[in-house]
Amino acid sequence: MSAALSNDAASQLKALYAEMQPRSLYPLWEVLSALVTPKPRSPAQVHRWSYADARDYLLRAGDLISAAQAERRVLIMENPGLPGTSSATSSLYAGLQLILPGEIAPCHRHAQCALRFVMEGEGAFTAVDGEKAVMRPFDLVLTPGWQWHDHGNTSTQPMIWLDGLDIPTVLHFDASFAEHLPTAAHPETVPPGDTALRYGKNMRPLRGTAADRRQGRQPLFHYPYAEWRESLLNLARTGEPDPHFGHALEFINPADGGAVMPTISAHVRLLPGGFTSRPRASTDGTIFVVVEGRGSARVEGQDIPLEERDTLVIPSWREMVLQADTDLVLFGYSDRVAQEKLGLFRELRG
Ligand code: 1HN
Repeated sequence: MSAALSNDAASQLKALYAEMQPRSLYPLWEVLSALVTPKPRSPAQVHRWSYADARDYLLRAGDLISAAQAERRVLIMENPGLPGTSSATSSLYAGLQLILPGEIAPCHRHAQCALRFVMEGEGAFTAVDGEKAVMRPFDLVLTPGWQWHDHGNTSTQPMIWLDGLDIPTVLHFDASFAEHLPTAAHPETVPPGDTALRYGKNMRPLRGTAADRRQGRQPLFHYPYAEWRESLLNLARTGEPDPHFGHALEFINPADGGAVMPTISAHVRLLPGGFTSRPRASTDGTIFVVVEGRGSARVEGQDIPLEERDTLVIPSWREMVLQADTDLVLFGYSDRVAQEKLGLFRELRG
């Protein structure tokens, strides 16, 4: 509301609101400016979780509850600006999951899309529709929506990874479905690494139309660190860093060349030691994991130190400058692909 009202009109309006309220009717003019803002005003906050702290709590939980009892033994990384929502950004969830040697996280499937980004440990697996991916630090493993998945740790060390899911997005659409397999583990349908052997060389099955391929199973679900790191280093060797991103590569779904899942985009970037990025803001709030090196993120006048395995969340439309003290490698995921489909994505490059 802009122009002033007479006292009389104001008090009559108040009475009108009180009468309407029991009928679930409200005046738009009282709230319009908060609903349709000239630019994004996310209640989410910039926040960093130190890995060492979270790891300690997670291992303590590991002494008290088993993976089978918990179904998933996970500490939620909830944004302090979004209390009670289990959300890291307005649309995405982040958590840290622990599987101890000998444990199994039982098989289930749900509408939500998930990614795993390994923080530590080696040799545990995620099985997707009965195919195991044996996980190593900083591997990316996908569990696209409605695919059966279970985890098991046949190694001798604890295994910890970050879970990234589109839980708040699915909740927003009231479209959550989930079910359990009666057995803890899915029968092994194909040998480990089968899809990578078939589809991991830049080729896809020649069948159907582009629309059919998008409907089908995401053919690749394991993006090993050794492979993405080599690509990133080769990119950095031969070209100049982008002033906003540094050297950056997006993970893609080889079936259609698009983002890895319908609601989640994922990328990695390398900022050479001494590099300072140009400031950039975008509408896709992003969750970052520090993979290698040291540096800092400057957001809203605040300098956030970045150390290996820290998780950092940058909400929508916060201008960020990244600074690399040493070569700095970051993994990041966001809802960019969903926003692009909806015609909402924007960025500002300073
Ligand atoms: C889930 O299925 C996993 O499969 C982890 O490891 C975290 C958080 C909410 C809902 C489903 C998993 C999850 C989850």
